[in-house]
Amino acid sequence: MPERLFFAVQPPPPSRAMLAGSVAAMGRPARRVHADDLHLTLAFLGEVGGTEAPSRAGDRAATQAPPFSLALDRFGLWRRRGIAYAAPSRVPSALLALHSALWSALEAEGWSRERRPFRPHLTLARGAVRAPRQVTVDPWRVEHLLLLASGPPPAPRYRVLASWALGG
Ligand code: 2AM
Repeated sequence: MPERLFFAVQPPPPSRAMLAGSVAAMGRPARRVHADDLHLTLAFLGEVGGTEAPSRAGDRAATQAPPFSLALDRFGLWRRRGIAYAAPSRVPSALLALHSALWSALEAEGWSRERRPFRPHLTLARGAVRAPRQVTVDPWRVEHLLLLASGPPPAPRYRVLASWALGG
C-alpha cells in the first residue's frame, strides 16, 4: 500500500514531551498526537509511489535554506476543525524561506503548490473542543528537513524516511 508522505520539521524530544504535556488532560474526544509524532508540516504530498522525486526536492531545498531558531509560543484551537495546535507567534523569515524553497523544488518535480496559505503549526490533538494549556517550550534550532511517512495507528505513526541538514 502506498504511504502518505510529507515534509516536516520536528522539535527535539524534550520539547516534544513538553508540548505533549499541553494536552495531557484534554479528555475525550480529543485524539492526542503521540509525542514522537509531533511535527510541523511544510508540504503534504499524499500517496506517492516512490521516494526518488521527493528526495531530489529535499536535497535541493535543504542546500538553499539555512538553519534557524523556532519558538512555539502560541497555543490555540481551530474550533471548527477541532485542531489544538502550537504555533510561532512570530514566523521566522527563514521558515518561510525553507517552505518556499521546498515548494519550488517540488514544483520542479511536478507537484502543484498548495493554494491555501501556509499557516505554520504543530498539531497537538484532533477532535479537540478545548484549547491546549500554554506551556513554555525553549526555542529550538531547526537544523534538519525531514521526509516522513504516515502509517496506520497505533501511534507513533510517522517514520522518518530521509533527513537533510539545512545548510544554505
Ligand atoms: P495537520 O497537522 O494540520 O492535520 C501528516 O498527516 C501531516 O500532514 C499532518 O501534519 C497534517 O496536517 C498534514 N496533512 C494531512 N492531510 C493534509 C492535506 N490534505 N493537505 C495538507 N496537509 C495535510
